[in-house]
Amino acid sequence: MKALEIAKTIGEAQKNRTLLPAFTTAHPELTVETAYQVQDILMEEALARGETIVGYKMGLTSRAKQQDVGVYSAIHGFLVGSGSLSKGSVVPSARFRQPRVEPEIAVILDRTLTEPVPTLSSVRAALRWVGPAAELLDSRYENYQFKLPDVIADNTSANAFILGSSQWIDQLEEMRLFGVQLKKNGQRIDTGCAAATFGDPLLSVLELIQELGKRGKRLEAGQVVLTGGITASTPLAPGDFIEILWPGETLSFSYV
Ligand code: OOG
Ligand code: MG
Repeated sequence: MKALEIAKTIGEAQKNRTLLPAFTTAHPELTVETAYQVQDILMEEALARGETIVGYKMGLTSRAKQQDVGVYSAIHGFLVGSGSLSKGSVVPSARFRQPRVEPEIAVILDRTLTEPVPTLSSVRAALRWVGPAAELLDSRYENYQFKLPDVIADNTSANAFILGSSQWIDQLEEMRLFGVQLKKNGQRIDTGCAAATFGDPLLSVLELIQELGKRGKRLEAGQVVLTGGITASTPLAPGDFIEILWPGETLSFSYV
């Protein structure tokens, strides 16, 4: 199956909010390379619709998330401007079909890293902001049943995200061991630790920069990076109230 054909199918499903069977069921030969080409086409289409690309996301960077969806490799996708929601706000269900939420750490760099082999210390030196975030996923595949190429082609289930307001730039060592609780309607759903994502969420930024570089792309100054879900995600239903508790900040929203 050609990238263009898959992109068209996914684009239509997004528009009509319909669900798809995983492409790999009928086309087991689908490769990761083709899947990233599908993403490129979806990105061009998003730009043509007037969207802006406000950043990138890493996915499946923690064991909890890999087990969540049964896919055991890190992936990346892009984030669109209309998906940037504000903290404390009400999240409207009209945007979603089968949403799930997960706690993450987000990063913004102050400059583009242009060295051929960026390092963790270059990422640290270039930080503008690092703090808490929530990612709101919405897979095109029924019940999030997919294999690696499928989820990449679907832009890694990306839909929306919320950034917190804490600034952890002066606590990078402590941050790795920051704990998080994910609560839904007052009940604790899951707990995790920042180190769940590659031992250090900044390593996820490094991996993203390397992966983008391989595809002739780069992370621009000011773009958001979601470093990957720390716990498994939890489904959202209208009426749900979500709280993500970090040291010093609770990121919350109502899903209506
Ligand atoms: C795939 C996207 C994974 C993460 O943070 O691990 C992801 C999915 O769970 O549908 O965003
Ligand atoms: Mg995520």
